[in-house]
Amino acid sequence: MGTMNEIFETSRKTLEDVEQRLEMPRREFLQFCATLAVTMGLPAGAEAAVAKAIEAAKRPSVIWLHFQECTGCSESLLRAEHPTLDKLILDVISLDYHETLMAAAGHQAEAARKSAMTANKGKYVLVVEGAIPTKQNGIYCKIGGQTAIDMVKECAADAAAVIAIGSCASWGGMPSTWPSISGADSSPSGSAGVAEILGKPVVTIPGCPPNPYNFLATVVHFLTFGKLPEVDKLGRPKFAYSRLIHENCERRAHFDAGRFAMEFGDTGHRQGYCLYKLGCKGPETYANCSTLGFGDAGENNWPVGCGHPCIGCTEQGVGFHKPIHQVAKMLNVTPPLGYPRIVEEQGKAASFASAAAVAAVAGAAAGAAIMLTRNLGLSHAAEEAERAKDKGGAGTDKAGV
Ligand code: FSX
Ligand code: SF4
Ligand code: F3S
Repeated sequence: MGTMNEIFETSRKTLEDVEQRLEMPRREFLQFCATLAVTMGLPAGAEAAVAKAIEAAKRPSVIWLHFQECTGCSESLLRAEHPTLDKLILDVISLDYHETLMAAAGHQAEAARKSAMTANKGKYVLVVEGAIPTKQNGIYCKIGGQTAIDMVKECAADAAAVIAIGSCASWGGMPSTWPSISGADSSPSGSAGVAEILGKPVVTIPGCPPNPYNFLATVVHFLTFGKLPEVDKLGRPKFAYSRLIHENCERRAHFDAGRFAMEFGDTGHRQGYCLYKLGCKGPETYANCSTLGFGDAGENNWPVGCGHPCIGCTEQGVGFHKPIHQVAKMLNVTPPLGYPRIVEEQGKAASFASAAAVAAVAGAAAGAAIMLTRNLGLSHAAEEAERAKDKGGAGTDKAGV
């Protein structure tokens, strides 16, 4: 595996081709490959392999199905602004069938799908967006007269890989929720994810919508290594879904110190305090939103960064199932590695004093769980008192911050 410099020197001609093909300056292209390699958690030097794979002229055929959804997954992918991502995705893969993006319609579109399947038998990547209704033999979603159940089975049969993009395709998402007032125990259409329909595991990229880079990194992993990335038991790539949002949240220090926003717009909310008591589901949601951000919209531009509690959109049983105001279940109280130190020695070699500082950090870690329990145990009365102070203290709330 060569370094980025080697790639830059030895494949100048190829890079010039890529530059023209993707309409992207080569440095940006190489930076982009490095970003994807980091997103996938690959070791140093892997960006060169990624660049080589993307350079390759042969693009894999992708058949992209749409079922019960809002098309937000496709939208988020196309809206990403980082060097013409839409251009890149459309040039890196051969998108042979995508109902929203293709010019063809009706019989022409179905003919394009069939011919792509025949021409690339056993080699195409099947991407599924949207949930699949199962009640009454799936009659609630039909395309070209075929139910979503039949279509996904037909297309998956000869696919080299199946990727479920978005929470709908991963586990049912919003269409799988049910109106609690009706007392029903499943959604009106019995909506399910792709793995449930196919009866075998598929790679899932949950999120409503999912982060476009998690999808892109998965596709590029397939191009680079000829196989899909390592996944967890729910089919989620480990590089993106192995950590709780809460573990790396920028508001985590406030959580550990017991500083919470109590209602939208109050002093704590405006000061960027933790959103746990407003129903943030970060402590029970696995995703990389807190480290990756969302798309290319800029620093802090993800739900919690914008001041909204995470609703757990990636997590089955949390997103669209638990009420927004319900406090999250704590799955892990271990403080993150980036936990701020209490004593910080700077510019000195290791000394007795710095050893003491390390001990202080260890102490902080041990004490954090106790502090956490104590802070979580704040009585309702204390919360009310805090609210009253916020409301009554016009000087603090209105003029203070
Ligand atoms: Fe929408 Fe996709 Fe949500 Fe679902 O994203 S953003 S409803 S996950 O299938 O289009
Ligand atoms: Fe961040 Fe939410 Fe955890 Fe608070 S509860 S630290 S806002 S993820
Ligand atoms: Fe979804 Fe929560 Fe991330 S709402 S986008 S999982 S911060």
